[in-house]
Amino acid sequence: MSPWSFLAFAVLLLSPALALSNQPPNIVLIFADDLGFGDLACYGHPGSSTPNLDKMAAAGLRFTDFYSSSPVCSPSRAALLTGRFQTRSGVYPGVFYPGSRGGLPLAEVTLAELLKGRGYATAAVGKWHLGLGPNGTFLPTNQGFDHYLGVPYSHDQGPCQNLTCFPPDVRCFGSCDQGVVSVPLMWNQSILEQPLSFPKLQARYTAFARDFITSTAKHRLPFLLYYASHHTHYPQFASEEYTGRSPRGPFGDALLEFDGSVGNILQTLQEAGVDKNTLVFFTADNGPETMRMSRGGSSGLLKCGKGTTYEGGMREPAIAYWPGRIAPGVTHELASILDILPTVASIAGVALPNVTLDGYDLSPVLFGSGKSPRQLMFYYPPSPNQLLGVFAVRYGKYKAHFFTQGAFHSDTTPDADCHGLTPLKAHDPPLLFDLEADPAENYNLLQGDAMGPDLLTILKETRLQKALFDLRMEFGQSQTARGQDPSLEPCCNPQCGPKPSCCSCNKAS
Ligand code: CSN
Ligand code: MG
Repeated sequence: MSPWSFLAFAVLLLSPALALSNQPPNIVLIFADDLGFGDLACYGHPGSSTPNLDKMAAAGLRFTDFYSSSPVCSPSRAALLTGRFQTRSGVYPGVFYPGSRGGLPLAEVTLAELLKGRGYATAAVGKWHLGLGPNGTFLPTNQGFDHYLGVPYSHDQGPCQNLTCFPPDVRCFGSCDQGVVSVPLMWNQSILEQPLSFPKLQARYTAFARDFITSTAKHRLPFLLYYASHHTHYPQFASEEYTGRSPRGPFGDALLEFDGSVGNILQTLQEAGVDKNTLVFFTADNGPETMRMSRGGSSGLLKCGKGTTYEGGMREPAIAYWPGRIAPGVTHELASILDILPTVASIAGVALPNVTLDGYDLSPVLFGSGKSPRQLMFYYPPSPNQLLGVFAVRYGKYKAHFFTQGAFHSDTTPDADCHGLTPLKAHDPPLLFDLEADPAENYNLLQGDAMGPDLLTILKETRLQKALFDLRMEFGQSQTARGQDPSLEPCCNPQCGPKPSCCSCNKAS
């Protein structure tokens, strides 16, 4: 190619006309909250009804070994949007609160910011939980999203009002946070309704998603839709259409409503004529909150749930769906929420941000051309620190626990290892499990019989990998440790008093 024809070629590549005919794919990320490995019908739950997710699984690629980066919420979401462990971005320990001073630092490059560089339209709908801060500093519209409709944190981080369609039954079946503002519904930076009406929420989200998809498709813009549902986080809620419709009680109704919204999004993609050019990826932030008993989720055959570094805390259902591009099947390849940003960047043809990433491009797994580049997974507890480092390491099919600790989120099941009163324990040698033969982590390989040379190698390797990982990890300044300031809690009526009870408006019903 002569220099001139090369130049012409380069210009053509950059021209809008060619960009149109060679448009990068749309990305839809569907994120469930506190949904366990065993909660979907297509992951084996006998009492769940999830027809749309099951359809996605049957026509797409279903993962059996997919991990979140954390057993609680804010850190997982930070990892999803940055491709980096929460320890780097500072989204630890624990989660954000309505009055938190901190948030996902603006210096972090989010997936939305990355795709905006390639001309994508971007929208977030649902639970944010990466901070608000003074003047909404950390809201989605300051993190690369053109549009946002949702609740900026968990819906139990408020006094549980307007949950059911049949007043006056507003029972939470447990406690929600008192003494803070009621839960707001936000549109970009402003409050639409406070407290919001939960039975009407799903319909609003679905309409917002439909409008966004339809209008961007009409303008022939590539888009990123990040749909982070509140389902199936406690307290459970559902609209009239779904209440009482599942055989699994309030949890099942919430799950069914979530599944219905997934169906709605898939149908909208089809009607807008973009389904063949859209990657839909579904997963969840952390394991089930079993302390809510039958109103919490299920990790199926996995041990424990939310808040722990056992498999039930961090191994999640995940489905990649792209008709015509991703072949139907099940993969046992190792993958993580950390891999979504690098994978989407590769598919969209954008360069990776110039920062340390913890994820890998999963294209070979999605498109069936090879194995996962991920060979290791590291498990951080809800409150990581530099002294202990990661609690566990997955190395191929093996998992070594160097530390274990129970969590109140994982209370009430018969396994006391999961419970909140079970203290931090160091294990030397580590507890070692073969997750292929024993996904439930029942049988420590280092117990009983004398250790063979193979296990000695595994032991040495997992120790080495932990040491290297901990050594190289650079902890960012903790954002949750910046504390809370009640005056930062979102209030639809900012000058009112006395707070928080006066923060109540109903502008949008
Ligand atoms: S989470 O759930 O946001 O899905 O992780 O709603 O860890 O202290 C977790 N926590 C409130 C929550 C508090 C939540 C915590
Ligand atoms: Mg969660």
